[in-house]
Amino acid sequence: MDHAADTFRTDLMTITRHVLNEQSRHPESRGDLTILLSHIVLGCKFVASAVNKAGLAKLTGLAGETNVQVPQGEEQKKLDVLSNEVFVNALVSSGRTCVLVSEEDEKATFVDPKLRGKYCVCFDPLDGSSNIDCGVSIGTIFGIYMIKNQDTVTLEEVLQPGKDMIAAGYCMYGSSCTLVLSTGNGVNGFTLDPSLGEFIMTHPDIKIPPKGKIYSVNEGNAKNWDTPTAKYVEKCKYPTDGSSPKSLRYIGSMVADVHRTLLYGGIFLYPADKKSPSGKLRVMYEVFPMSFLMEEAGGQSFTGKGRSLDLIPTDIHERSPIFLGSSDDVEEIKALYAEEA
Ligand code: AHM
Ligand code: MG
Repeated sequence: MDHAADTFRTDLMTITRHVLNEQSRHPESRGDLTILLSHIVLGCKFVASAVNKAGLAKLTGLAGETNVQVPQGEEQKKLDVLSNEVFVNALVSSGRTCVLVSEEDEKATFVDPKLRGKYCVCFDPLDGSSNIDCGVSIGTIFGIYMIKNQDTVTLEEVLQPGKDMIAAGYCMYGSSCTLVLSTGNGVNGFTLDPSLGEFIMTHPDIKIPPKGKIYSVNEGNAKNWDTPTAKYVEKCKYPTDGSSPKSLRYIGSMVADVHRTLLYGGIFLYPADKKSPSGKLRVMYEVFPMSFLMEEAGGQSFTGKGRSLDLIPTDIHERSPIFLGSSDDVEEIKALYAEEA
């Protein structure tokens, strides 16, 4: 009897092994995406480790007035600024990117021609900033596009519709560190095993339930909502078809709210309101990657006007309303917007 195998899984599907397997489905591939993804994975591990130490580093700072984790004379970097630096360095050094769009940088970064590759990566290095200081889950979100000619790439070429993405994912820094990825062939989830320093496949082929029992929205904005959103949330609480009311869950970190929606089903909404007519969430590095994952998992994503992935952004930091989740639940909000039109 194999005692080792009783206690340990010995044949692990690491994220690298999975991406290499995916690559072998494309005989023409030269492994560029595999290399790029391994640099993104490195960035996620680095940020996971920084997030875990953040509370401790801050406490040490408060106790001794200076932070012993930071070399003398240097100020402690905020976690979101640090995370941005980590990802910019990881992506540039992969040699596979030509343009980077980050929520932290006002302008797109055009990579030094000597280090250019064919991909554009749009990312939010640390989303959910209001949750950083209280230790609640936060995350990194990314979407990847292919650029036709890396040497002559312009900003216009970066403003592609979400449906043209070739891969997207997020990493959630929570009670465990989970990376969810799609390269356009379904969605898989990997959990970081801290003792191995490897992401191991724990959620193969994620499919969102067709209908859910949870709605997720910042109800504090209700007084400014438009009629379809207000009607929809009213229906969640007071259903008229004999079904049970839905439960409300709202963390305020898109990664965590979308992760729960993907696994348990239901709907996540960040609608437009009178104060923010385009909603809050950013098209290129929040709405698009999450919509890509949602569709790959069998769900839907809607902007209030149409399919989210059909949007063509005109600015790298553009915002859009978003309603995403279980297909039947998103159908209901689509019907309410159709009534209004
Ligand atoms: P951030 O980029 O400043 O962190 O804002 C994005 C976050 C999302 O993670 C989350 O879905 C949303 O903002 C929550 O906003 P609100 O606090 O208005 O409910
Ligand atoms: Mg953000």
